[in-house]
Amino acid sequence: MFTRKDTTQKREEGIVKRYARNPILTRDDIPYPVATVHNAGVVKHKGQYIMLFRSHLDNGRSIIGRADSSDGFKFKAHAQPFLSPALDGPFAEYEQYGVEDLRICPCENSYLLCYSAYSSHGVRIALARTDDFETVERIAFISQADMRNVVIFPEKIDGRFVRLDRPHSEISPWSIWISYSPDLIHWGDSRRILQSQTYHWDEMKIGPGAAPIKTPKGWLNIYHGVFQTMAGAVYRLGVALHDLNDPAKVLAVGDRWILQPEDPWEVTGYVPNVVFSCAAVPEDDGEIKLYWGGADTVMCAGTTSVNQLLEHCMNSPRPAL
Ligand code: BMA
Repeated sequence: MFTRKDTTQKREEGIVKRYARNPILTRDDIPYPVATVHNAGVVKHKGQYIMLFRSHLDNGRSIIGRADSSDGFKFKAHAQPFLSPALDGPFAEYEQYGVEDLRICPCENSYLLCYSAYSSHGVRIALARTDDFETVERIAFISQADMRNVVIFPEKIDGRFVRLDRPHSEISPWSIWISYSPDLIHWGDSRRILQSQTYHWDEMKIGPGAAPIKTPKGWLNIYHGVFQTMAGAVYRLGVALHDLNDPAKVLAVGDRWILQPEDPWEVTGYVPNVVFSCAAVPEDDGEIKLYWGGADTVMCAGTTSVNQLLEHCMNSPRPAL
């Protein structure tokens, strides 16, 4: 078992510097009963950091809670959940088993919320929208089953909304695809653009993580990759760079992971050996605050920078496909 001192020493070396007081949010910080706090979307809204985190209830199904912070690290949870499965209307049938892994995608002066909706029909992606995080409007299901991990680019490209997504497949390793939409509701022109590599840390499957970050050199895509071991799957994070004008074109993919489970609360928990990100917040000075769930149990944070991630992609790339 690592001691806190051991992991602090490792921290200085990595491309992602872990926040010294991780985990930043756990179930003990939540004013209503939950079993876990993990896989949160985070955004900076009017100078405040808003986190929409997933929690397992003690029936094993998930809801989304909200916590706020002025510095991006010390969060205070709201008294009530932010989003629970719809009980009536067209969403209820497809959210019956829970709502999970919400991404907050800033887009055209609003926030698009993409989350996994679970039901007896499988898992599909629901899209909701908020301007102020006070009221939320469910808009549509934007995929059929089986799809998870959708992130929408912050601006239209060539007149269309663009997203990265991750269909399930029994035939090929689960890969990252791109899809386009004129109106956020109808999506198509889908293509597979990034796949896992055989006998590589992301060999089993990959999927979009944080909403893409715009840089002068291209879009940064922080994704998760999974490797199957004799002791179960290990979830790590990697980064790819997509062309600014044609994000279907992957310019470079870092060969090495940028974060792997190391801290005790990442190595053990509800699902051991998991770091899973749904959020990265770019700051004006080029810093990126990165957020991840540890072992599907707690929320963690760290920092990296646009320059470090760009160098990581470009200095030792591996093939995209
Ligand atoms: C994935 C999703 C994530 C989870 C991860 C590790 O398939 O269910 O929500 O963090 O597995 O359990």
